[in-house]
Amino acid sequence: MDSKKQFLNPEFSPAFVDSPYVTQLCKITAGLYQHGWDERNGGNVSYRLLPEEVASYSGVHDVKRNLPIAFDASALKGQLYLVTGTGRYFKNVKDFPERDAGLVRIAEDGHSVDLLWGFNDGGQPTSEFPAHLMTHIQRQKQDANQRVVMHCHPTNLIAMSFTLPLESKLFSRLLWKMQAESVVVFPEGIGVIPYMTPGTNEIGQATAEAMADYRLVLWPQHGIFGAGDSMDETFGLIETAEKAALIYSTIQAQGGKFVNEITDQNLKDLCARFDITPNQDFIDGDSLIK
Ligand code: 2HA
Ligand code: ZN
Repeated sequence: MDSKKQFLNPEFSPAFVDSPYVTQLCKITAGLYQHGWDERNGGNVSYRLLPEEVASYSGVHDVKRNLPIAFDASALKGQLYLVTGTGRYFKNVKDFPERDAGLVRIAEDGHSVDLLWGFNDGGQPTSEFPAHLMTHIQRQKQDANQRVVMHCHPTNLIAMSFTLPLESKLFSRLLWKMQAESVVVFPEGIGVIPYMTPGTNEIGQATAEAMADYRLVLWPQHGIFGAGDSMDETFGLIETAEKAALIYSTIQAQGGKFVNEITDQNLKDLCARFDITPNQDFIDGDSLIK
């Protein structure tokens, strides 16, 4: 047997479940659960993999099932997505990855996906798959290295969406001003869409539209969507925004009166130091000190 054949022989190929991609998904879903951001079946993650990244693994070369999707994803035809399942609990993914996650390939016509691995008890991709795929389409236009979309329910960001006007500029500036990291990590700010019904194409479209300008989009009274080039980067975006929201909540618990603040000039100096261009529409505005 020549070496190429040997490589493709299942006897010599590692199982996909042991790949670093599945391991990363297990670690990130467990991490999101431990943060308290994905109670019960809350949250979902999709991770675009390249054909060459999965080619050498066994268990991913046959189509197990074909699953319809309710919008046109033909812009992504042929692309592979490792995605969490509808109704599945993030606390369990690490113990049952082959049941609670799946690897799908977007079919040629864009109206279905071929299941190549996982969902081995008959499961399907997350109910938020339309929002994920629409976000991947949008972010790939902005960034050829776009890989990950992550949705979760971070407590303090959700809480802020009950007490503040739903305006992208207001949320972006507040989160920027809660800690020095924020403007460096998300200089474009955070997009805020209106409250909409989860799991619909409509919320997917609104999210994807906002994703033209932002990598973080807040779903009021529900959660957040993040997009990025890697699991770490995407998790890091959400983690940084939620930490800023926790500081905001703590300030409110301390009475909510600002005596000191990170000024607009402080933000500009941070951006200059880290060679970053902040969203020019958001960088100037009201002081937090009244
Ligand atoms: O997957 O979080 O928005 C469960 C959800 C729906
Ligand atoms: Zn949700």
